[in-house]
Amino acid sequence: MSETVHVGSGKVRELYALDDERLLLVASDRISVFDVVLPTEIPDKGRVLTGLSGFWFARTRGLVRNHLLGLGEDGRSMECRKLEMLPIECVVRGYLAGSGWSSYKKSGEVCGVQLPGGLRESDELPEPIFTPTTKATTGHDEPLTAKESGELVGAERFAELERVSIELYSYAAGHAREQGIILADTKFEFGTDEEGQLVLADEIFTPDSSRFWPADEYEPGRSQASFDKQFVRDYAESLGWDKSYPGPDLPDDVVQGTRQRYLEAFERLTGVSFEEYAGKPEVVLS
Ligand code: Q0Z
Repeated sequence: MSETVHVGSGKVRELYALDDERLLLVASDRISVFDVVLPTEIPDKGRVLTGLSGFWFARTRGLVRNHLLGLGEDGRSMECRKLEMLPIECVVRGYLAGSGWSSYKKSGEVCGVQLPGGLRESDELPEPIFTPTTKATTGHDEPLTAKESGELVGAERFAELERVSIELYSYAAGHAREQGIILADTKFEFGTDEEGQLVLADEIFTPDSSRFWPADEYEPGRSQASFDKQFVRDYAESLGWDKSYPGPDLPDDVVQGTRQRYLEAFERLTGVSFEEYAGKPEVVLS
């Protein structure tokens, strides 16, 4: 006898326990913009995000162990090893955007990392930087200095997280750039297994855990259009929505345009047609 027990909800994902050692991570078709989940779903978004995570987990196995055990037949779920999760979010930035840009404008630094002067919004950094944050249970993640992070996970583990996170980002950003997608920044979650070994968990290099920018529209000195969510943001702002709950319903042209953007990101990055993935999710793992 076995039962799947719901153990957690994210804004757009659900987590279930399969048994004592295994979890099922299910990506829904829900979409959030300006931190609000919208009432309208984007068909196939969950399958696109799960397929992308699977693709990257398979391709980064040589850099670090990961929690992926297999993809569900439905293409939207991942069977994972259950880990002891580490209490920091591992953020890597290759470009100056979002809270990194805000912090740089105020102080010239991001998470205690001093940057050269004269950088513009969305500029590429001289090298990728590691800017970990707290894992807030409510509200927003807060930046951590290296010292604070070391106090949370230990100095040795911190150094390993920084090295592995930068290696992962550099590999994926290089691959994405060859397909015309700039991976501006990304967030990882890690855990440890029963032997205390570091294991990469959660989702990786999806448009929900990373900023994807279309390279052919890249222009530093301004904020960049999001590869996946720009139609939704533009539509929501055109309504004069104040970005508080509840968000607006989306018209069908915005839904279909956004769905096409997710499929395009999936196909460019994996080199696999979404139709083929839908019929046989394991194709992204080889
Ligand atoms: C991931 C999350 C989601 C809600 C816990 N391999 C793992 N072992 C232990 N814990 C986790 C994982 Cl991935 C774990 N989350 C994030 C995901 C819904 C929360 F789909 N929380």
